[in-house]
Amino acid sequence: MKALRSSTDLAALGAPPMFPEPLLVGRPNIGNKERLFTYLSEILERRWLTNHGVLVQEFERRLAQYLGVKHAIPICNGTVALELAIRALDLTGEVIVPSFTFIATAHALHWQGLRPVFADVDPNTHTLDPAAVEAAITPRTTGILGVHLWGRACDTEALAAIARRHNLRLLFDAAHAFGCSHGGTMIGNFGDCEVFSFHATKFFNTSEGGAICTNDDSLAAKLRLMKNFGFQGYDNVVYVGTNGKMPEICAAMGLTNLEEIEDFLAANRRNLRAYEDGLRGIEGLTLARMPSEARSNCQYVVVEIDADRFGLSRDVVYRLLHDEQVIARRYFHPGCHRMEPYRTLDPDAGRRLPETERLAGRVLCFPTGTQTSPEQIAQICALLRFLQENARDIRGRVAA
Ligand code: T4K
Repeated sequence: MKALRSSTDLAALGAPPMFPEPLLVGRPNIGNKERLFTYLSEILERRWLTNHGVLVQEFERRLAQYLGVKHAIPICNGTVALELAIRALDLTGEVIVPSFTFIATAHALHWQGLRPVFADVDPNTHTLDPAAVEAAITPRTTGILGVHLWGRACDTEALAAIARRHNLRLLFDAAHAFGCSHGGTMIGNFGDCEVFSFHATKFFNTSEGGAICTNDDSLAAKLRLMKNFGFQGYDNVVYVGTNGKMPEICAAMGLTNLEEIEDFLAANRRNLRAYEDGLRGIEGLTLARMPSEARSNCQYVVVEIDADRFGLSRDVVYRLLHDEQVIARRYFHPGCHRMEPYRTLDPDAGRRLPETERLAGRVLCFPTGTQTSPEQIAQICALLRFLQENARDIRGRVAA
């Protein structure tokens, strides 16, 4: 049998036509361009480009209002925001964190001289399993860094109880969770502080950017100094700080996009429904769902592929989809513990992380956002259905 090497071969089996353009995960949502241009023109007129300019101040107010939190401090990106939060909370030694996350979560700890200790995740929620967290605590542990993966809140109550019992700091990487809520409270209000990313690929973006949110006045005051080199007024430095400032251009993007956030949300919800409809009944595919009581930004469309039932492994599906211009992503394969330097530091970590390993081998993220239409999604789903229905034939050719 002829080996399957390209989409031409898949078409020969009767696959739906290939997409003319690549369909990408993470296409930015962009608000009203005229409004953005007005902001940009004002920035240039004022000749005030960064260092706590008027748009950053306005953005800060609007963020805090939207999230219902006392302090929402804009930062230049989510990774630096994490580093600042870790530093401001005086974390030392070991911090417990999931491995099933973007590498920035682990790197932010390592960059600050801390050891990320990876704990396993719950197979249903994909977020930290509180029992695994408790089992990972040692005398050197000073904090827990949970990740609200895919915008789904961690078990904040259980993690807060563990943190209280063991006198640990608790913070959340909320990079995926802007605009999400948990138990009626907006994400941004949990733990000692929470960190957002406003990267271009996020549901809500400032092109590059992030924010640290907290209801703790003294922590906020410290963070505000630390993001500006530790300066307290002219010529007086009171902390080790860094340059974590958000520039005015990014705040302009943020203010523009905040105006349209409900439209972005509506597009994501519409798209998720289109995936639900299109994937219904395809054996071996499970679409991750959020709890009905929570508000979700539906930023990531996450599908688990059970290779035995679908007939093809996740990695074969991934390759075939890419051949057809559907650029699905294997977030977060292979797990931070299998990337450097963590792989070398703890080569056996995978044994303690069975759910992470399982998920990292099964998950695919699909395109959504304002640049993806329900018609395109219907086509993606038709392609997936075709792959499942022809899995036996395709398997033979892939192996050939
Ligand atoms: N914590 C978590 C849990 C995170 O997911 C992230 C970031 C962070 C912390 C750190 O926050 P930041 O420091 O980034 O603010 C992307 C993003 O760069 C990254 O922000 C994000 N997570 C991660 C999940 O995704 P890559 O390596 O996948 O990026 P890349 O260049 O492959 O782009 C992704 C897709 O987006 C592609 O399909 C192309 C498309 N794209 C990208 C950009 C930048 C566009 O269409 N337009 C664009 O402008 O990391």
